[in-house]
Amino acid sequence: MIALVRLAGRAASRSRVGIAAAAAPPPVGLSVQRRRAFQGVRMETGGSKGGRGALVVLEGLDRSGKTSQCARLLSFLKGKGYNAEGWRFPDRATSVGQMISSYLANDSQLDDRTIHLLFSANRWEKRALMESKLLSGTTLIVDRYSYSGVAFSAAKGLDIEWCKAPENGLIAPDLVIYLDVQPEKAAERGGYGGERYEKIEFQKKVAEHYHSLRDSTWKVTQFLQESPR
Ligand code: FDM
Ligand code: MG
Repeated sequence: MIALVRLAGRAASRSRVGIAAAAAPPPVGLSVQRRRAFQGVRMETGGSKGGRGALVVLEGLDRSGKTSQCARLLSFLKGKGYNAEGWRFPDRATSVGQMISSYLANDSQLDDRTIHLLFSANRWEKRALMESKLLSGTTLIVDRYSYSGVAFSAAKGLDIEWCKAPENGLIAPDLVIYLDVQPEKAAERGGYGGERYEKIEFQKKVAEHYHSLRDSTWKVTQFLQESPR
C-alpha cells in the first residue's frame, strides 16, 4: 500500500452512467476502504461549490493502450461537460523530466535508486498544480502515477517498501484503471522496444509488482486498443 494522501472534499459528479462514473465519487464501500488505505495528513480544503475534480489514473505495462484510453476518456468526459485535463508521468517537459527521458532513451545512465527518486521528484514538482486544479474543479486523467514508480523500480530488484517511501504525501487517486494486457500482446504493438524498459521479461516482473499493489480501489480491464499511440 502506498501512503498517498487523500484530498479533502468530494469529487464532483454529473453522471453516473457508463464510463462517466470514473469521474464520479467512489461508491461508499470503496470510500471507506480507501480512507484506511490512504490514511495520512488530511489536506486543507479550498474546494469549489461544485466539488473538486476527480483524480483518475490509468496504469499498465508499456504499450498496454493507456495513452489511447486516456485520450478517449478525456474526450468523453469533455463531451459530457466535465472540466477535464489529460496529464502524464513522466512529464518530460520539465528539467527533471528531460533527465528521465534521456535515461529512458538510453542516452544516459543513472543508478537505479537515483532514477527512481527522479521519477518521484517529477510527480512532486507537479503536486501543487495538481492540487490547485483538483480543488478548482478540474478532473485530471493521468497516464501513469505512483504505481508505475513502484512497480517498475521494484521489478529491478529494489526493496518495494523503499520504493514506496518517496510517494508518501502525494495525492491519492479517486480511481485507478489498470489495463491488464499480456506482455507478449503488448510487444506485438508497433514501435515496441524503443525505450529502456520495453523488454518482455522485464515487463512480466513489472506486471507481478503491479499485481501486488492492487487493492479494491482499482478497476482492472482486459482490452487492448489496436489504435497506435
Ligand atoms: N516509469 C514511469 C517508471 O519507471 N517510473 C515511473 O514513476 C513512471 C511514471 O517510464 F516504461 C516508466 C514506465 C515506462 C517509462 O513511460 C515511460 P511512458 O508512459 O511509456 O512514457
Ligand atoms: Mg512506454
